[in-house]
Amino acid sequence: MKKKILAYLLILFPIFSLGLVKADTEKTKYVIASDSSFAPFVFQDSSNQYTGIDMDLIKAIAEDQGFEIEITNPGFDAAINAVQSGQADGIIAGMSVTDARKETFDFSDSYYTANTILGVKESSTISSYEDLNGKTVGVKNGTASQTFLNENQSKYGYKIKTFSDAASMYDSLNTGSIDAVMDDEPVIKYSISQGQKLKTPIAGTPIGETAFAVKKGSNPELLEKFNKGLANLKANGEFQKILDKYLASDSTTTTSTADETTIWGLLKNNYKQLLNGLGITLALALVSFAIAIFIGIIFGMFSVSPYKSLRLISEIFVDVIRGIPLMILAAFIFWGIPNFIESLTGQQSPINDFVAGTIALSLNSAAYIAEIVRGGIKAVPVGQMEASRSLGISYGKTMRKIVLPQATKLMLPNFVNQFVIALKDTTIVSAIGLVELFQTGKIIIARNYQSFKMYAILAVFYLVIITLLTRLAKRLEKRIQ
Ligand code: ASN
Repeated sequence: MKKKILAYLLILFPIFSLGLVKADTEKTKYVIASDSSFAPFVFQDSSNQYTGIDMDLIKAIAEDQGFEIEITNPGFDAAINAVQSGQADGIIAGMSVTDARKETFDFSDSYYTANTILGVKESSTISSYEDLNGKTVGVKNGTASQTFLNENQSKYGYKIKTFSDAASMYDSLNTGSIDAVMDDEPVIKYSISQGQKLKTPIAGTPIGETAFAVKKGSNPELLEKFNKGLANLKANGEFQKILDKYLASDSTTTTSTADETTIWGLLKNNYKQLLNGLGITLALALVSFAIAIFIGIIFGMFSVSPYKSLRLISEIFVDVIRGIPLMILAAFIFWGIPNFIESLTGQQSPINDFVAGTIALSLNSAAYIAEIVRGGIKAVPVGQMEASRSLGISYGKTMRKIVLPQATKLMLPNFVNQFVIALKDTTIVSAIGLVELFQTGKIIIARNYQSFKMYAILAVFYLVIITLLTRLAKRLEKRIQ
């Protein structure tokens, strides 16, 4: 009997493990990363849904080939990073096929051909590359346009300013802090057709074909499905329909919404999105602060411990975390570590952006809280500890009954302060593509260019929420005191 069971297991195991391997290599759901604003390829429509040639195309291909997709729109640079670190399986973002990119990406068949082109304000006198001497040209980080600018910088003598998203780039052009932008021709031409007061004085330069991409060597079946689906859509006319929907001169799809020129209009159209962003911001701040208090108190206690080794551990923790900018810490956790694990194990191990953001914020606040705890305990005169110990009371008991109650009162205002800082720091974490309140605002601006009003709305949101929370914390503080 036992032998029989063993034989079954021996036969079933390879079949079972084959099944596992298959499940691992051939997913049924893929995460696709894209730009946050790159009309007509990808942009938000009036109901805040992502739309555009790329969005329609990938959805149509997924349907044609029978796989599910989840789309994220963190911006071009972040989307590239997401694919490289295994956070996403593929990228579709009007992405140009370049030789340099072929080293790290596998590309699908092309579905468009684009030039890069210079855009200037309508009133600008720039009419050739030579006119750019001494001027500043804006470009999105990680793009083919950036490569073009880098390669020609010494020839024409311009300065380059890189941006993480289109909204801030076009805003800077509008407000005059840069003199020109370099972006894909269909994108600039589309924004002009939507009423942007820009012009393109110089003919575009080819930067290559536009295609879908996966990380080199991974998800080959996704690439194959994309190519098959694209061929089918081209054959049945669907692809042309998608192009016409966004590019034909009588196209009705627009990026601008009815009334987004007033504060009231902006709030009315976007309040759901803003409240969502606010929810994420609050969740980030509260969850990370709760974890930070826990870790911070532990390291704070370590720092006043009679044991040298504990004091050393605490010192190293505080020095390391305080010495690394929060944005780098978040990028390291979100992109760096999964990339490193993959290089070791060959397995993609993406981490969720909210989790990565929470870890970064928790560690950051914990380092400062550890210092607050140390300061609070140190502020209680040493004589009290000595007197208590000489009476034969243990270190732990003296800490708990005599030192900590006094220290806590001293620490409380600093805790409130640290919480406000943590809440504001959530905006920094948006760099990894997390759509909290600030990122939500930037996405809205990318659609309507109302930066003055939108940033004012964001500022008021933060002001109100921080004032309310500090009032509440002050009350709690009084009660404890
Ligand atoms: N065409 C750009 C590039 O490939 C893509 C983008 O900006 N979304 O670099």
